[in-house]
Amino acid sequence: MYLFISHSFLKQKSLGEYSKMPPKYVLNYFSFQGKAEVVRLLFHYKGVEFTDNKISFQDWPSLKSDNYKFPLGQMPTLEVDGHVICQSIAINIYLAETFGLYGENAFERLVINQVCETLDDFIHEYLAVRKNKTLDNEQKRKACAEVLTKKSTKLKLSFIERLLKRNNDGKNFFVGDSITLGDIVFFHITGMVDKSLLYDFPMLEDLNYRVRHSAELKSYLDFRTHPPLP
Ligand SMILES: N[C@@H](CCC(=O)N[C@@H](CS)C(=O)NCC(=O)O)C(=O)O
Repeated sequence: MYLFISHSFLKQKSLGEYSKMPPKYVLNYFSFQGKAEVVRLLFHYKGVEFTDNKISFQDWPSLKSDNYKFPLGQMPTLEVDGHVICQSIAINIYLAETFGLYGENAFERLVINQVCETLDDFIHEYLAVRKNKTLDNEQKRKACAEVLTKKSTKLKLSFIERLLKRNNDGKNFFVGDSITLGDIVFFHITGMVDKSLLYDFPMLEDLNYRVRHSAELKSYLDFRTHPPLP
């Protein structure tokens, strides 16, 4: 037993040394932004190479049962040197931590998490309306517009605008003086819906502009063609 432990420790050490090379990342998802776009934005922001494996709706049914690549029969999944991880929020946090984009301390992570969770609540509500099969297109359009302007949505946006304002009077980002996961999630979620969402929130509009035109993301976003949703 003792020998086995020390042998596996040695083995781990050499694996650790090997893993100093950048991992080989493969993102598996459909060809729209949806639940994988934050991952794409994180990679592009850091200039880290990855394979963006866009799977068509046609091919998906035959791939879905691959238990190794899709442990929950869903996407996105991220392969890190062949090791598969799933659940988009877990993947986002893992990459943000790995890339140093998840705040400097517990308080900063708290702010980031509050931003992400608030926007997640909003987009869930919005998508539930958009996917509602009992509504025709015109009814959906009206119901989606209502979600954007309803009181509880304004409350969510005021809340995250207050969080932003607490950091350097809202002139920078949610925490610190550069982009983190919170800003990227904010940019992505607000970008999935009509831009009128932010009309009453000039500080958030400015943040959106700062992220959109950041030197790290600008060229990716200038050439991005896949739509927010199917
Ligand atoms: N909690 C999961 C949900 C993943 C999910 O709902 N994925 C959808 C696409 S957005 C999917 O794979 N749909 C195809 C299917 O279920 O067959 C996550 O956030 O990653």
